[in-house]
Amino acid sequence: MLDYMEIILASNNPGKAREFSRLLKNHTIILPAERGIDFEYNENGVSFLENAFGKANELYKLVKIPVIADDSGLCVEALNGEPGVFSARYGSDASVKKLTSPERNDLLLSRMQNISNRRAFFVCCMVLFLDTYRFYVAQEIFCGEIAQGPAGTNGFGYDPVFYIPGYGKTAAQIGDHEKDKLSHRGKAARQLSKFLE
Ligand code: ITT
Repeated sequence: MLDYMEIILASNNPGKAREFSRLLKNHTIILPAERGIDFEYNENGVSFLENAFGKANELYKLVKIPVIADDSGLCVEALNGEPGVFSARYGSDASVKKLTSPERNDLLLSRMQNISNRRAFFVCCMVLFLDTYRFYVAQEIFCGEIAQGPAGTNGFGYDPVFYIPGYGKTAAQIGDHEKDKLSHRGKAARQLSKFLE
């Protein structure tokens, strides 16, 4: 079993950082900013894997200690898998300010108006870099539906508009423990934990 590690999360998303800290609780998860590192990565890959690997590899080259990264997003069946890898930038282009999460949720709901197939799933591709020649990858999904309107205040991002039929609630209305059990990130982290253990 690998001993306790300090792992840097290649992310600027505090919502993700909270989830990683819960999911890999035998280790300490820190953000680049906590080490005085200004980390920005241009996510121009065409797949979750390309972006997650790119983020992890880039930060590993800077810090040379274990790094974890996730590229995640929401794929909506009726929108041909959109917003997908563009989930964080949905509705924004280079010339305009990035939309806030509530604005992105409103945009998604407006695009889903009068569409009866509401099936959607979150994807999380997670890459753990231990050193240059040792890395592990897990990719998982979390199936649900696009809600008719936003509900709930837990979680982050698209959680208020992601309805979980088995629970009759959105991902922002369930507790942390439930979300970790069901979520794309929870499932991927459990796979990577097996490597660590
Ligand atoms: P980093 O790249 O800095 O990690 P980010 O927010 O840009 O942060 P991604 O590029 O992976 O992250 O984009 C994923 C987007 O998909 C994210 O901004 C959320 O809006 C959404 N998302 C991913 N996982 C989610 C979850 O568990 N709940 C709600 N929304 C999620």
